[in-house]
Amino acid sequence: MAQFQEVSKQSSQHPKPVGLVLQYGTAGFRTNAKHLDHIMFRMGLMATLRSKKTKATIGVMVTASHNPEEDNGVKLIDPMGEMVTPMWECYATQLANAEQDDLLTALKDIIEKTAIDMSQEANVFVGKDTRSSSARLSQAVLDGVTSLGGHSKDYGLVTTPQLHYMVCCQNTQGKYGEATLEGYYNKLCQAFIQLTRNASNCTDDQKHLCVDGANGIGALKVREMESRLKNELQISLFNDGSKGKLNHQCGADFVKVQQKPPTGVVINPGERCCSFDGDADRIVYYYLDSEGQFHMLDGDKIATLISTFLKELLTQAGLDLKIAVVQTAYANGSSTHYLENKMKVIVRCTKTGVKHLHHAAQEFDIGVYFEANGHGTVLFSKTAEEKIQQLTQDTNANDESKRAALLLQNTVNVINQTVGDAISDMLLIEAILAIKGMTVQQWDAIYRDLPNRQLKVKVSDRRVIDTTDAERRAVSPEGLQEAIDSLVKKHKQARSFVRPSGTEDVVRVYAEAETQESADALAHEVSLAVY
Ligand code: 16G
Ligand code: ZN
Repeated sequence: MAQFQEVSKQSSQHPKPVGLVLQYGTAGFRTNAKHLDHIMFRMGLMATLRSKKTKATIGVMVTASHNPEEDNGVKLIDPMGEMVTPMWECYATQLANAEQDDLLTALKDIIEKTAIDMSQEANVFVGKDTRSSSARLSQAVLDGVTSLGGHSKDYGLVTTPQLHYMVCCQNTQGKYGEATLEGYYNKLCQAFIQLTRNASNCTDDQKHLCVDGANGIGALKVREMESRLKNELQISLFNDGSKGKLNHQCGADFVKVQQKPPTGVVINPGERCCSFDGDADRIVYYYLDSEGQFHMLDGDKIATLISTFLKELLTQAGLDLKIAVVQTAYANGSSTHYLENKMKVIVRCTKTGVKHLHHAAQEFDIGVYFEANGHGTVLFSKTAEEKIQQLTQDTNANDESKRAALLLQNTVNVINQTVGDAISDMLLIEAILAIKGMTVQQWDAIYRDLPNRQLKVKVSDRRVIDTTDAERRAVSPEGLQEAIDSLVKKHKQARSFVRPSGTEDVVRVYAEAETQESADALAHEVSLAVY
């Protein structure tokens, strides 16, 4: 068949190094950029097949998020902007690892297993981050698509969530928005302006925000968007990529894990700051108090702020919609306690990785999901969106419920429901703070985080560790959980767990306790038990 001849010919330009084996991990393939050329070409093939199968547009994003500049990666985006299904992750791994001579056999095998009609047309959207390797690697993706006769649209430099948004817009015939950057900025900024329009509690001082762009794509995109915010938000942008290296000593992951401010940002005491990660799908906030002490507002604090706001609006609107917060084992114990006992919202815990949280959040009318690392968003069910919409037009509704309904509707529009999005999350958080007239200190004071520590441990084979109960308990190796339990008992208000990383060859250890010393000691003790 002619189409396979072209694959054969083109793939020889993107040869697989013999014996190299890579896995489609939690967030796609990710490793040093020099090992990825063949992977990219093959993910172009994969996306084309997936598009034929789903009869919809599929996305391919070239990025390694918060990893160092030398790395790169790729992930596939399914029709509604969600992560590709586990079965297709498995096919992607098979295709990626077929030796050069076996590529066509592997490809035909997948076509057969998934019963793909090869005459179906295919459309693939491609995006990339600012890494120096991204241009070359995204070209390899495009080559893969073309060689199988698929059509591609190259969005060039975009954030990961922007590409998710484009895919969703395209496949919903514009119902979600227009599949252009223009469309994205207009939708989000208009909703933000509507939200803050009557924020009379907000002083000019409060309209200022420092943004650490991690020297990545998020910085470029904030620059593109800024003027549309009409001074309702004044952004001082740092780490915009003009000097520093991507993710180096900056960005959301650095700030969260190191628990300190990024370099390259001038922070005045009390000033509100946030950091994006390298592909702008994560955000964390922080500030320095008058003594220069660092305070972080991570994904848990963000989830609390957003869910409090939404719950209040639901009450004011008189809408009976079920709201829940989805977290992972990394969620600070204080946040879970506050959400369940003070706010009385349903809290669910899932395994690490966006797809798990996203899935769990879909079960509610309104599902707020955030990982402690700052990746998260809000999902509204179709029913929820319809009820909100109806109320905005209900002539019998009183002023208070109508105002609440309008705020809810603009929240739906400002949030990127396809995936966590630093820019969209930032706009929602800024709007909530403005509406409530709340300072970053007041937000921080909603509850006090338990001191915590994360460590990574190198072991010979991390797969010997198996977990259950949303990664909160280890079932193997034998005796490990008992050892953790007895170490935890020696500390007050303590909790600890271990899990194999899905993105690095390490085991991760998390510990929290009443004091920082205690959390540090517990993390250290548990990491020794892992050895
Ligand atoms: C990936 C995940 C992120 C998760 C992290 C955990 C996506 C899009 N990203 O970056 O959600 O927190 O992996 O990494 O799913 P780990 O398994 O190495 O701890
Ligand atoms: Zn990311």
